Amino acid sequence: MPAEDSAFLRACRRQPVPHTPVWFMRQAGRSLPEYLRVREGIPMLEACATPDLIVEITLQPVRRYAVDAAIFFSDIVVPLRAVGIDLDIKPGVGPVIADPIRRREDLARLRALTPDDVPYVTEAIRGLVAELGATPLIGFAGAPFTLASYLIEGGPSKNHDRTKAMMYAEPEMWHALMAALTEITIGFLRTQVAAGAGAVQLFDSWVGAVAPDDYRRYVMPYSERIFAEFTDVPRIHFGVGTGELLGLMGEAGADVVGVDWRVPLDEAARRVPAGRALQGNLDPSVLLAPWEVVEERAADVLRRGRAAEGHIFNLGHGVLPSTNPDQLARLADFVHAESARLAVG
Ligand code: 1CP
Repeated sequence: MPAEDSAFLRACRRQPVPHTPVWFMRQAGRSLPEYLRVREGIPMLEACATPDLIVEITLQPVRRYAVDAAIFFSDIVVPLRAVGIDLDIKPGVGPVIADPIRRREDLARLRALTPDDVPYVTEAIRGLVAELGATPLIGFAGAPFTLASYLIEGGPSKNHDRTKAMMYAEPEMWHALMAALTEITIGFLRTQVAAGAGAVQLFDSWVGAVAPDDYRRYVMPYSERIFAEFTDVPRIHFGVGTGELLGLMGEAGADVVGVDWRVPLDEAARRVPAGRALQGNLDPSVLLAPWEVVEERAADVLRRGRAAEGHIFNLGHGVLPSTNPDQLARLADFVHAESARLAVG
């Protein structure tokens, strides 16, 4: 069975599926002992530029869990580094930018990205697609707002104050920055799709910080441009705390809208335009509770997900590092069995 007929890609296209497909954001990473082992002594950005390691780390969760998709191991700041931005991913912190972008002349440091800037991405994805067979590979990128936040703030931020200040106080510079980041994101995703990624997810993780009218004016045109470039593969759009933005994020052109744990999926289905599938949305903290709690909450997500035109089971955000992998293994099996049972019943 080719990946095209997989439950994951069928659900993205809102076609009938034998069971609800499932994968987990951050399914590779620090919750897996085999990940910690292969990463020992190797900085994150170096791992992201080493094809053999990318392939190995991407496959680790696929070996362990009955997930319906793999996600390319990389990070949203990899394309920024590839066009020459001086940055690092610090353990326990996240991306840190050496010299943040705050003045007009700083924009000269950004340029478009071509596949030649990231040969290790092409090599890793070709290898992965060959190894994965019928399991589809999701490519991904950070959306311009979320990338802009790291570049302007200089690192992780709680309120994104400087970012929003630029948006309101210097709209011209804001739009120029967003346009430059849009080109980089398109280049990074195009490289992945050209090498064989079967779907793309655009992470606008921190866009929940803006109100709907501001989203429409300062963010949405750029997400629209990105999605318009990828009509050849299913497009997933995800952010955290985006309950009030779900409709607009669906309008921006995604086939699948990712939902965090704050909005139940039956309510989310009412908020997105017709013709969109949903992805989500078990609270990742639930996995720290005993299995009986996980089972009850996961069954609720599946029931509510039936209100959507298509449902891909996921967490409402990434796997927490302290998660026991055995819980995730059991959850993937439960999603398959319970969704097949619901469909029959
Ligand atoms: O040394 C390490 O292990 C560093 C931890 C780590 C890992 C495993 C980081 C630093 N990034 C990653 C990989 C990663 N990043 C993946 C892997 C694929 C998978 O899901 O299995 C993905 C999809 C990302 C994307 C990413 N990076 C996002 C969007 C997704 C999300 O979680 O919202 C964001 C916001 C980042 C930035 C980032 N990189 C790393 C951290 C700790 C962070 C977040 C920092 C912050 O709170 O702002």
